[in-house]
Amino acid sequence: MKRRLSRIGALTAAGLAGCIFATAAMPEMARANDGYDLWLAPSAAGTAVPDVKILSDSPTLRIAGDELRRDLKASALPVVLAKADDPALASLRLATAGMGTEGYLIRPATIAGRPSLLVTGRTDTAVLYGAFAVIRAQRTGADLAQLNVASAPKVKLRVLNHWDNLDGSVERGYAGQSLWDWWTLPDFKDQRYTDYARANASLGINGVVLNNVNAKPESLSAAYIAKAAALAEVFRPWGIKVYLSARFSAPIELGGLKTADPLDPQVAAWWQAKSAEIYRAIPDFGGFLVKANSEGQPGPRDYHRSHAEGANMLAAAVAPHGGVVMWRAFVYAETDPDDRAKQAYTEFRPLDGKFADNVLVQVKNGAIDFQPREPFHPLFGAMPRTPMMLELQITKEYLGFATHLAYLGPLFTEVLDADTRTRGKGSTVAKVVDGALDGHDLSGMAGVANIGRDRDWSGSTFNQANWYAFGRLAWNPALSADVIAREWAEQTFGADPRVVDAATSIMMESREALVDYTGPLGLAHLMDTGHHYGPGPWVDDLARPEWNPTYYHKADRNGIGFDRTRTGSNAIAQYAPAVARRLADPRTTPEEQLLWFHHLPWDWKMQSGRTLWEQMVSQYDRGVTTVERMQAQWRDVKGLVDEERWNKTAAYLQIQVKEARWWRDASLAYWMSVNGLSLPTGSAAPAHELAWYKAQRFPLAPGQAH
Ligand code: GCV
Repeated sequence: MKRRLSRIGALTAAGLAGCIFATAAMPEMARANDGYDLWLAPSAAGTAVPDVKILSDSPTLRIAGDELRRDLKASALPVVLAKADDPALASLRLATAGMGTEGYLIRPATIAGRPSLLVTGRTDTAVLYGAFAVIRAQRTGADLAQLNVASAPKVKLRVLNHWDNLDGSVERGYAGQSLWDWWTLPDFKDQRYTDYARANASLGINGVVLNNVNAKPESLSAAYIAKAAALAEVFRPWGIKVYLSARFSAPIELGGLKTADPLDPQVAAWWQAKSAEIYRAIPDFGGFLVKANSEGQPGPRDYHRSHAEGANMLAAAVAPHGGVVMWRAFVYAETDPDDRAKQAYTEFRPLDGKFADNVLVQVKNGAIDFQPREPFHPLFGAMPRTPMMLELQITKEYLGFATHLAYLGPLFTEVLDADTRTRGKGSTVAKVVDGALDGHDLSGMAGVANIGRDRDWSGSTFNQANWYAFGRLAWNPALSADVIAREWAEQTFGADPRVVDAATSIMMESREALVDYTGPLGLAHLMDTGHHYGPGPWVDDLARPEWNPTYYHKADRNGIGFDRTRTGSNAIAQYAPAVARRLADPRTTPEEQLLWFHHLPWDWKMQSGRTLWEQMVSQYDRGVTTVERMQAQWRDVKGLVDEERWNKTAAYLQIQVKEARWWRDASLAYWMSVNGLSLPTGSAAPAHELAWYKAQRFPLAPGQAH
């Protein structure tokens, strides 16, 4: 596995010296803090205004100047913000090659005879990103006088996908109602829209899909285009474009046509006219995101056309305006008897080379659906002639909603680092996604947003770190999860190393703990029906076979796991031969993915010397004890973090401890009912009978589909 970049490595091209952490808690820690300010709470600024000059005027540069004035220590070197082609910088002979349109350069320079810190880039947005990088550097202890940084995003489209419905609900959203108040838009532009854009810009996120992929046709009506245009206007100075999810059958529902067949000239004309209408209202509209022929959504397959034919028809409509189409590969059908994990590859792989130049195929990190752990999706590296956009889920649909603390940095980097071996060693998912492996200029990463109207935006303080980690990794997929966690904690809680160390340590073990108590060793999709919150490994009565947990674990008296080798579904054949060979044998399959690929007897000997059953139980136990340790670490920083955020986090950790036990107990009770085995000595019996766990109901859990 390649070495991940540390923050310093990532930030500095020419050396960033002097990372010194202050030892005292910052003063704002004492006051109440509802988390609204995210990682951007005003920090060092005193009454004296720092010296910040902007060499030309634009709304974006003014914002950049204001950000620095509000955050920088007055004692800092004077800061000059300028576009790289500004005549005042000509004598500096700046190295702008490789900067692209969004990269920035920060370095000491003498400008108009004054020693200054120069922040520059080829566009206003690049300078804004540079300004935020200065703020981040200051907040994480860098010596600004020494700052010498060149950084450009590796990925072109860094996009949040909001699964926000027009009625204000959010599918799989656990942070309150939608941020968009569709009812009062376009006339009322809530200050939150600006604050949201600011947070995104601080990370380099440059696109926002406003509405759910399970899209309503109305989102493309004139009234809603005007609402989207109002949001686009707020976001524009922050370098953010808006995109819309498009319902494939909109020509029928909105346009009154008889068909949505992508090869029908009237349908194509309808989309062209609709696109032109959108671009008149939103000249920098990003394009469409489409979920087609998946989970009941309409699509080109309804007319026996391929996904490429559907995507290309839409792509032609937005191409004259510079737009793109992000076409999702999250496609599976209950009518297809093949392993669900194989279906997207089977459908999309033959279409490589058939998509228009402005189409990206958006692929979830794994082949099922955002589980706490999935092997990387076999489509990565398998479609070299197509830009492959990675889709991650920031909202924690399968990871305990907002209440469980699970930092997703390690999940995100695990997939980015995975070596597809499709073009030899080092063909990582990151290189597929950033376009480097196959020379694509168009590249993208999407994160399903975890943002709502809750004061703290993401439902909990630590969930904010997942938004943060997504943004930082979309800018640079080589950053390490650990460094991002520390960087986020320093900015969120202040520089006290006791807090930063505790928060980082809690975060770094949290996702693995959740895997352990919900489904260790490659088990997946074990949650209860509909809400996807608690355990339901026993569920076997849903209409679609692949919606039942029993479909995934296939446990019986003799063994457990999904055989995806040649004796089973042979899904491993979708990977490059070097990967497939390793996965073909349970002894060379990474143990954390074992039951994803193999059906094994309960007494299978694990590397630890334990049987499979003993190992499973020990990992369920380990999951619970890790959460208890996370809780104790948080207790240790009581009084060092403001009361409001400390209390809420402590209460949520208490819920998590309780529910980790619930997951562990319910799962073990069920597995024992199947395998007839007893628990290894020292492992506590479940608190209730299996029937009790089966009887739990949560009809009003948040985030369920509308
Ligand atoms: C937006 C899963 C979720 C659905 C989601 C779907 C998707 O099935 O449970 O809520 O729908 O993924 O990604 O399209």
